[in-house]
Amino acid sequence: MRIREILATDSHKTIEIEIDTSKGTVRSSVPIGTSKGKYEVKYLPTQDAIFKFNQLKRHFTNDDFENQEDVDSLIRIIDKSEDLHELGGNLAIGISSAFLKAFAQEAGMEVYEYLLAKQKIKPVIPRPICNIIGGGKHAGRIDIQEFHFIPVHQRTFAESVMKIANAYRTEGKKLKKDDPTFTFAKNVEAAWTSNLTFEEILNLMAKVANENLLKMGLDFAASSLWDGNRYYVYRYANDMLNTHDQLDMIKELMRNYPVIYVEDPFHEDDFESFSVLSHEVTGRLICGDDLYTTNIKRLDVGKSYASTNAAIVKPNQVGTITDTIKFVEAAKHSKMITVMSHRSSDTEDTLISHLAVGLGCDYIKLGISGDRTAKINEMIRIEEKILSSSRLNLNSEIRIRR
Ligand code: 2PG
Ligand code: MG
Repeated sequence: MRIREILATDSHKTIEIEIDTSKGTVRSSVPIGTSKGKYEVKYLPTQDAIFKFNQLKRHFTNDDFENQEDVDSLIRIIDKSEDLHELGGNLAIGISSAFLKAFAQEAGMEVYEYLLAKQKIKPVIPRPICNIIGGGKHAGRIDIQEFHFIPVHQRTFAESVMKIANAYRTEGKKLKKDDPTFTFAKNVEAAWTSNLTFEEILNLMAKVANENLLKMGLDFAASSLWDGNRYYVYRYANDMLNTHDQLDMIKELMRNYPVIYVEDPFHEDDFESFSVLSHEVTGRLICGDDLYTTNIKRLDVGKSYASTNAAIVKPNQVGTITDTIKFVEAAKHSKMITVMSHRSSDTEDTLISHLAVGLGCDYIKLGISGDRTAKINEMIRIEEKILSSSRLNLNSEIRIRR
């Protein structure tokens, strides 16, 4: 077992862990968030994580672990803090996910197959939610962090992403026409960056969505807009909205645009406003990301308020695979839609593609271009394998709970 410092897709340093198994070597690298939720596990600087790893390595190499829970309970014994600040959330998820890959390799299976067998669930291919235009903390001069395209009816994942990729390229050409400053520049998630206004972008996106039979999603990442007191500050639009105005604005854009998915429309402590929105709109997905941070306790609070009908799943927000699995199970148990997601600063690691299928998530959120194609292409390969073994249960209807 070894660790090394490598580069993440936005050139930040990150770590990867390698484990030798009786059948070969597995490798797992750790993504990093830019607009992180305050309830995520805490990362250590990479050199500190490497130092910690070398100190503790013997616990992970001496032990004969039977399963993932053994590994993850050792992580939680070594660091009893909820936010894993002693071991480092990055080191924790690096070790935990490397072991998942090692168990799968020892069993002679791909990671998604191993998880499906463990979970005793049938394969369902998730639908993509792809980031097309980006702003907020991810760059650009738009306050909203992500503008997505989402397929409504999915025959195959491959067909959906080809359609979205086409729409993404069309969107680029339209931006070139409408925004004289546009240079086909991309942000950290390889989404287009633009100097058009929020409304201009919504109009452009809606047109392309309608032409391509796609729907739209938005990630407000509203904790990044919140002033910590009363207002959502829209810096580029030169506007400030209180919670009530924020709610009205979101409801209005849902009336005017084909937006079926809204992520983090309010800041991460406002379970109540999420709930008001969820009750006032029908047939849309209201999703919690920073709200939950893949933390089952926060999910329970969300459930008690009926805050959302969807939840983002990011293993590195919670630090272990076992906790990630528990979160997905709990969300599904409450009939919530689950959305496995990349991070803005990611790596070539394709683990989330395997987790999305292996844990039976409804959607997978990722970019459609640049380095993001590693995960998309892995999904295409997984789907092909599943289709050829003809055990596919096509996820053809949007499942929305009211
Ligand atoms: C998000 C993510 C991924 P980050 O907010 O959903 O798109 O961004 O990794 O910066 O938290
Ligand atoms: Mg988000």
